[in-house]
Amino acid sequence: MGQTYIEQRTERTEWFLKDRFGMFIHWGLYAIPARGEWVRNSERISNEDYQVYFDEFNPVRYDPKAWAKTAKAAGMKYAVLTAKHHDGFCLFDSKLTDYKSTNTKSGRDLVREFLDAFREEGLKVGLYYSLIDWHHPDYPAYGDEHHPMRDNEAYKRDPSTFGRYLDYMHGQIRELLTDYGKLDIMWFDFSYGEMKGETWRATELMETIRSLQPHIVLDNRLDASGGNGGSIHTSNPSFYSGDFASPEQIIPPSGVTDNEGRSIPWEACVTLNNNWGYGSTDKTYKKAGTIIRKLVECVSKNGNLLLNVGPDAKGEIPLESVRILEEVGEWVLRNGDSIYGCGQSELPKPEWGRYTRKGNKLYAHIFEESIGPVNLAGLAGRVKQARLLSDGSELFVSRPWNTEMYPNDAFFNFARPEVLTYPLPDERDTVVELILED
Ligand code: H79
Repeated sequence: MGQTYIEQRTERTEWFLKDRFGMFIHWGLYAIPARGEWVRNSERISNEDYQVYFDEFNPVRYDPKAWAKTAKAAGMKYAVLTAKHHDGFCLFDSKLTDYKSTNTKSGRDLVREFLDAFREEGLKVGLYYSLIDWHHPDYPAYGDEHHPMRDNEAYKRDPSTFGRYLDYMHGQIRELLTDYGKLDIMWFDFSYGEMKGETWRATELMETIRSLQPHIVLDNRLDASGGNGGSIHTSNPSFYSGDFASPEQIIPPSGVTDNEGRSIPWEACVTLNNNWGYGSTDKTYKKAGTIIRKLVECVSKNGNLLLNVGPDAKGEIPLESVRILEEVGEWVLRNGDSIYGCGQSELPKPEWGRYTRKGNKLYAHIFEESIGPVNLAGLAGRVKQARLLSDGSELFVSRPWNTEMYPNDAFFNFARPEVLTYPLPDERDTVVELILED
């Protein structure tokens, strides 16, 4: 008997769910206006007015090897680059359009160079491809929910030509899956209203995708929005429902399950500041400590974190982002055992932080100091050993005199005497590796 869809999905996503942490890269012409990748939508910019950025585009400091080193040093295991965003500009040498990076002053196939550099660093690679296209003449414009020309009657289009757009879109996806070697992830964005599922000729597209690259991991947006939903959540997912749910700018309060309560693969995509594309005045960066805790939160709920950078018009990842990623990487280097290959523990969320787990190893991620010994609720007699993960040093499991009221719990502390209070070795997240009795 053949495998069920869910069994195949489990197999395809095995590496993905172990890797847990990836880099999202939003890059395109919108790096020049530097007001985010939705600038054409929010400022209702026509193709003609957007053309100045195409004519000017020349990222002379694009060095994907440096990007790859940044990702790797941050502890990221995979990366996803925007091959085409909603503005329709292609970062690859498509034969189906002139609207591509090889026709700009830069003259480079930015996707190919990205793939080469990231593979070279041993990272898995994926491409983001926008189902939406604000540049293509056959994509609905006037009256569409999101198109920059949605209010401009001159952009009323004959719906019968939409098929030409679909041929173009299917053709470009075929190019990406044929001419660029093995891709690990394909990240489609996004469905809305009537623009979902078979409107994209999704079954046909999936047949192409699965015949060209059967192992590729797909997001769920051929039939889901940025807010998500879609048939991946049902007990009988469709052929095009994708391999993972993709909550955007939110970490799901209790992870993601289907409507029978089974955990489904998921990846939260999150920006470092408040823009995906480069925002020159957006300085709302999250602290490294926040990113560390949010990564832990995702893993503690069986999810991944795809953390975004928006390189600038010259091709550089903003220095603020690089610095945050360096600090995150310094933590991951010492504490990665509590992230990679880990998932949810069966224990409830503890008061002081979160748990992640791999086999009989339970990782206590301590965000908040205790008074006296640290409480491990419900673990009396179950903790064989406790070590500080970052340096392997011994910690002290014991029952000081003031714990006798809590017979079901275990306790440990960072130093002796165990009854006293000690500062956390790492205020961002102190990870304690607990070996449990089987
Ligand atoms: O590529 C990134 C975003 O550009 C894209 N998905 C991620 C990965 C995305 N597409 N849609 N959305 C995000 C959500 C859309 C929100 C909207 Fe709006 C609210 C569209 C119109 C109102 C945000 C706020 C964009 C314009 C105003």
